[in-house]
Amino acid sequence: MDIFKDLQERGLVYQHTDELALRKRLEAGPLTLYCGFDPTADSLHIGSLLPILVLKRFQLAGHKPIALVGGGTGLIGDPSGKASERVLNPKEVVDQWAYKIKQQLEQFLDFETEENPAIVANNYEWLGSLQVIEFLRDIGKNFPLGTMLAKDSVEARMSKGISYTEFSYMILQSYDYLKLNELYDCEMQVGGSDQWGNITVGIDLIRRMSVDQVKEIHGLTMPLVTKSDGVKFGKTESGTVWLDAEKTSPYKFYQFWMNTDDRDVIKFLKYFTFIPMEEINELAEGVEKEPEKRRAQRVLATEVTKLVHGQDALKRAEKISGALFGGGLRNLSAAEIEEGFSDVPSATIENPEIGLIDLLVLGGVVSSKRQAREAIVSGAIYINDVRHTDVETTVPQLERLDGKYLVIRRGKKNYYLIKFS
Ligand code: 545
Repeated sequence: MDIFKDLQERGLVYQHTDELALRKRLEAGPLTLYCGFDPTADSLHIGSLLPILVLKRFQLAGHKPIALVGGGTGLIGDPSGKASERVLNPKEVVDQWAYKIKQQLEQFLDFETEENPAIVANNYEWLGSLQVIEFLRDIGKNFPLGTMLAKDSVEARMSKGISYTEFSYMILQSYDYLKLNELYDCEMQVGGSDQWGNITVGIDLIRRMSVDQVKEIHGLTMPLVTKSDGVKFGKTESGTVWLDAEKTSPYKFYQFWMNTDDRDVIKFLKYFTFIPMEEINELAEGVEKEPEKRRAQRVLATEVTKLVHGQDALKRAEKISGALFGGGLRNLSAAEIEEGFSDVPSATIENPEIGLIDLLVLGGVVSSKRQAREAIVSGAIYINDVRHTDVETTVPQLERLDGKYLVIRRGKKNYYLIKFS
């Protein structure tokens, strides 16, 4: 399998070091490559998924991936792509986040395979014990100031301000590459296009430090993921799409991919799934000829949800989606109702002996009894998918889901969840 060609066909190659040398090296046999992830939050988000899957693609092609957790660099802050200086997080916080991110990374790579097991490392191991004199003499000497100042990440910040701390970040990432080259014979670094500057200074450092200065070292970046509607990829109205199921439920995760624009869905299938190109091209025909079926979106949502959350969570997400969009709320368990309606306004009601009008007010569906009456009479109120137009209806008359929930819908898509304690 020609991994480089596969990446190119999928549109995953943005920049790279000398193509001929890189292709020759990949054909010659397995190499070790790495990508770094700084613990800037307690979870990875779907922005990190692309490089993780690129590591996995290389592993499937027989190469050896290293996922590097930035326990050290996370204490400094990469200025790449950042418009302003970061606030430093306390060491204990970064340590805890590093631990969580390590666990997430581990779920995507294969550590058991005999031939090319993955490695997870934390750069605090070597950065944490660096001595300042030694660092400035042995490493700093290899970084010409002109080169550093010319990097996009620094240049973009010169007028706005950048501290010596963030300015030094690229030296630490370069030192990682050097270390991984020494420790594991790592010969390639991959990352998003924002990482190109950091990757290339690292390559320069390894070349300068190697005795013969002819070491072949490679770098490859992936494009920034963009959406045709201009909205930043990975964000929804309710915020970032995280990989942690506690932060973004598998149902919401599934829906995020289901809502992909027709103009983006094929690109995302290429980026985020392992579906062969021929099949993706067939799905592309479907998008052209019968877009209303949303087959490509369903395949995308299914594949990515399975990859990130597993088969069981996928089944649950599909069931909740089916119930919410096709009517069938009655088949949902309490946990599924909570997952499906986790981000709609909800209220807990203690006394169920009330009328529908009071319920709408208490549940925050309307802001007055008069509005409640109007909404009911006009036919805008649905409870558990059944329209209620009688203002005399009382709560005890309504059938509760799983004994304790009412799902109220006002109009086409304003949902509210009522729980009875
Ligand atoms: C640290 C030490 C190294 C090599 C790389 C690094 C990290 C790198 C960086 N990368 C980004 C990142 O974001 C936070 C992750 C969420 C918890 O800052 N200096 O850590 C992103 N990266 C993945 C892709 C990226 C990049 O993890 O490279 O381009 C996003 O797609 O922004 O020795």
